[in-house]
Amino acid sequence: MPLIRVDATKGRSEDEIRNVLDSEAHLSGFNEVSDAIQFLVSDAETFAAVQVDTRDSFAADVITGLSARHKQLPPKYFYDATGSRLFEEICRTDDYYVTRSETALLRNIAEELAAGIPQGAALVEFGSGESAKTRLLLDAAPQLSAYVPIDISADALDQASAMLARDYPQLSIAPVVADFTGHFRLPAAADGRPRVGFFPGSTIGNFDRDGAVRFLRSARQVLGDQAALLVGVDLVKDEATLSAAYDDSQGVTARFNKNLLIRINRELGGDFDPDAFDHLALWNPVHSRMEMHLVSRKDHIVNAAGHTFSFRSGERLHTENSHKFTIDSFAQLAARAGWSAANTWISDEPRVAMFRLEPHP
Ligand code: AVJ
Repeated sequence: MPLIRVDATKGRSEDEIRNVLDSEAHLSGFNEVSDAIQFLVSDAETFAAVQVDTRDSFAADVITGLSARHKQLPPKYFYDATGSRLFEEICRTDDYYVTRSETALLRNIAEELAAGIPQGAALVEFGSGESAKTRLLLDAAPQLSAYVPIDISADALDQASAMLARDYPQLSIAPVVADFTGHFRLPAAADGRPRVGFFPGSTIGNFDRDGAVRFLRSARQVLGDQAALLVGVDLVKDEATLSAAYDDSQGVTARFNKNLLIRINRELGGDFDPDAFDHLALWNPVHSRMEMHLVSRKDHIVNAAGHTFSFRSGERLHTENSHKFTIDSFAQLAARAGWSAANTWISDEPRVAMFRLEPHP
C-alpha cells in the first residue's frame, strides 16, 4: 500500500521535514518511507510535499486487471505527467464540454458559492490538477485562509502550487500528493479551521455507485461536521453529445487512453504496442455512464510487470467509467453518504451541475 504524507513546513529545514514525515508514517503504522521520499515543492518556506513510491500498487493493479476475465485498469493511472497534460488538452477541445460548461457555471455563481464559505476556512480540493477552476473561488472568497490541493500527479500539483503561492501570497497552501480514493490525513494547515471541500470536474463520475458513496462518506469524515462540499457532476444528455465528448475529433482522448499503455511500458517494463489497440467510447444506458475501452486489433501477447497477457482480436481492456446523473439521482446518492443537497446550480447546455452538500441535520 502506498503511503503519501505531507505537512505544513513553514520555517523547517529539509531534514526536520523528513523527520516529521518519518514519525508520522510510523504513527500511522507504516515502516518505511525514507528512500522513496521526493521533495516536490522547493519553496520550503511555505510548504513541501512528499511522495512515496506508488509503483508497487500500480504493478499489482496492472497484474490483477490484465489477468481478469474482463480486462480492466483503474482510471487513476491515466494521470502521469503526459496523461495530466493530455487531459488538460482534452478540456480545451470543442467536443469535451464538461470543463467549458462547468467553468462558465462557476464564473456565474462564484459569488454565491463564496457567500457560503466561512471566515478563515480551509478549501480542500480533491483531484486538483492545474487548479484552474479553483482560482474562480479563491478570487471570490478572500476570507479563505488555507488551500489544500490533493492530487495523485506530483508534477501537476507541484506546478499548480508554485503558481498559486505566487498569485495568492496571503493564502497558506498545503499540497497533498495522494490518491484521494484512499486514506490520507489533512495537513496541519487545515487544523482548527472550518473546511469546505471542492470536487469539481465530474470526477465523482469515475466511481461506481458504491465507490462514490464510500468517497462521499470519507470526505464527510475528513472535512468534519461543520463542513460543506461543493461537487460538480455531469448530467445525463443525448448520446451524440456524450459520445463526441469521449471520442473527440482531434483524437486527443484516444491518445489519452493509449498513454496508459505507454506508461505501463515505461514504468513496468511492458512491451505494449499502442497501435495494436483502438480507442472505443460508448454509452452504457443500464449504468448511465460513458465507458472507455482499448480494443485489441489482433490476437497477440503482451509482457508487463513480469507477467504475460494474451489479447484476442476484438478483446476489450476497460479503462474508464464516467457516470452521468440527474439532479435527483445525485441527491439520492449523496443522501446515502450522509449529505443533503443544500443547493444546486445548472449550467447552460451541454448541462452540468454544481451541488452544495451539507451534512445531514
Ligand atoms: C476527469 C474523470 C472527469 O470522466 O470526463 C475525459 C476524464 N476521460 N475524457 C471524465 C476523461 C475521458 C474525465 N474526468
